[in-house]
Amino acid sequence: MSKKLSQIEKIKTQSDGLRGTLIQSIELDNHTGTVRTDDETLIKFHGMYVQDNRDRRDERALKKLDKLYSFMIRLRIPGGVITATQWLATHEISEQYGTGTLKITTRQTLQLHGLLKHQLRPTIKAFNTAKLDSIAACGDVNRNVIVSSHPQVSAIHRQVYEYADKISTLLLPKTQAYYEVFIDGEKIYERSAEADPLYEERYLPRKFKIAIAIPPTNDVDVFTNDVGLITIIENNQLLGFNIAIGGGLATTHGNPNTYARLGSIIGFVDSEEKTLKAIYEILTVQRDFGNREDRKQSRLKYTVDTLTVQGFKNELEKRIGFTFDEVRSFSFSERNDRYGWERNHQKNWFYTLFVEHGAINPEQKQFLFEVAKLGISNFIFSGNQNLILGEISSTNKSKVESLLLSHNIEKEISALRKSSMACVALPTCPLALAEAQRYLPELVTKIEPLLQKYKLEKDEISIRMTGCPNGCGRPYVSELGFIGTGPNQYNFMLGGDRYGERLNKLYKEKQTESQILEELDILLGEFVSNKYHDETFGDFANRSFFNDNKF
Ligand code: SRM
Ligand code: SF4
Repeated sequence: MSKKLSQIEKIKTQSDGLRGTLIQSIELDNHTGTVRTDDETLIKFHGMYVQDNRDRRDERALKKLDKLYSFMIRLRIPGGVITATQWLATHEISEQYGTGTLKITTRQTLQLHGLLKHQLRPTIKAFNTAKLDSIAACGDVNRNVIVSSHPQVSAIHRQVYEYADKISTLLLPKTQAYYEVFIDGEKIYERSAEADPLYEERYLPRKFKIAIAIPPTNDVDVFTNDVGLITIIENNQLLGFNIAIGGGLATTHGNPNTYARLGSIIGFVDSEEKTLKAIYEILTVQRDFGNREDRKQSRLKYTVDTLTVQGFKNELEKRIGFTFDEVRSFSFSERNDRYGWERNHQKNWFYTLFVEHGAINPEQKQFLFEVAKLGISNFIFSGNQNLILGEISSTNKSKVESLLLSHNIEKEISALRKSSMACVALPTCPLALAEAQRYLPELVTKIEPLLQKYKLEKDEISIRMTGCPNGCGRPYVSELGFIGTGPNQYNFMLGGDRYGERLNKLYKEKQTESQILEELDILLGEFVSNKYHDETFGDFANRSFFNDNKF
């Protein structure tokens, strides 16, 4: 039976190397703030999304006005590290072209929201001058490669961090359309010089994500990625990586064929050459075997389950020409960022700033601007949506300290809040069913008294919320997960572990705030009365509700 390719497959193959009619959409279509329908798909491959302010939809509809279109730009920053000069440029670009907001994402990069169509080119050009780009930050290609975000605590960490850059470069699409459309503004590249043996004309069936974890830290949630590398270090030597395949989180309400899945470890590789070869060929297997008919079934996780883990591994080993070594042992014992000051092996200082859900507030933005002007640190984004000022010498530390003080940056923040994560959701995300980033801070404030009541205020229980089941804030790997089902309603998930190694499960459907707080009062009470010594809330909930071994 012949299968029908999804519409997006046609758009990709007929796009002339992801160009489509983007130049015309930008230059000629002055009657609309958006781009042509097929170009909406193509522009994603260049790191941009068409959005509209959902808070203003009703008001505009009443006035019979078109949606208030704008664009979100997501940068590609492998490993999440930029220089002070790049921060200054980003700050200025956000003021000049965007709405002024800067958002740190769950994949160690930055998003700017609210750019108008005519501002796209000047913005991309300005980023280009700062040696930053948004190529492949979205679309059916490999996305921003993430790595544990305290890379400089040993020399090995720097070595590992460099892999993020190498992998990102290896997997970049060959088309020069990004430069042509957004920088040069005319067709100047020969298609024949853009042959792309990896992506061909069809690209991948779906988005693709890679993370590198450096145990004992799993701040990247390595098992939630299509490919996860777990760094193996012994006696201060980088031995190689365990490779996990087929992680991914999104589900669709009411579609039982969709599910969250943690990556399966298939083996160990001991050299850079083997690591890069293995990753590259995992993408070619996905390219050739992934589902191109139903986009709800097209992530690598479904390809792995269709072929079986062993079947996928066999195909992969055929392509790479070597067999994987036996998996090396490792363990994770932390996932949160290390807030405040920390020193690395070279005695340089790092300062981790808590940025609630990655939304840098105006005071923090001004503080960071002042730090960047000093040119004494780099800027590192963490997979937990926080920001680290890195590589500060002992002589310069006091300069940052006085700015922290004068901008009143350091606040008392509860352990729960520091362990919280939320996706963007409303008002910009078109897929949001409920609030997340704008609401979780308020919910945490209402949960904090309950934690005090049970003397749990120092407990770093992970709490994550998303506005829909796509899972952008990785709520499926939290101890308390809230997944939007509709306005002011969330599926309440329980039983995940603290370090991202066990998925949580649905505990109660469609809960309102008062139901959530009532449930939590009971659950936290049960937890303090019945937990085993040192048992975390997630482990307790899993044992209580989802294991045969109930208390
Ligand atoms: Fe995501 C789509 C925001 C990390 C799974 N995600 C979106 C879009 C672009 C909505 C859209 O398609 O129009 C959201 C834009 C909102 C906005 O207004 O900015 C969006 N995702 C985000 C970010 C910004 C959330 C955040 O608050 O930090 C994260 C950006 C990461 C980055 O820098 O690249 C973000 N998204 C994730 C993650 C977590 C991760 O990768 O570690 C996931 C779950 C892991 C996974 O991929 O399985 C995730 N986003 C999705 C999905 C579901 C994919 C699927 O397998 O079906 C969508 C929808 C889609 O692709 O169709 C989506
Ligand atoms: Fe939007 Fe859903 Fe992702 Fe949140 S989880 S940003 S609501 S797509």
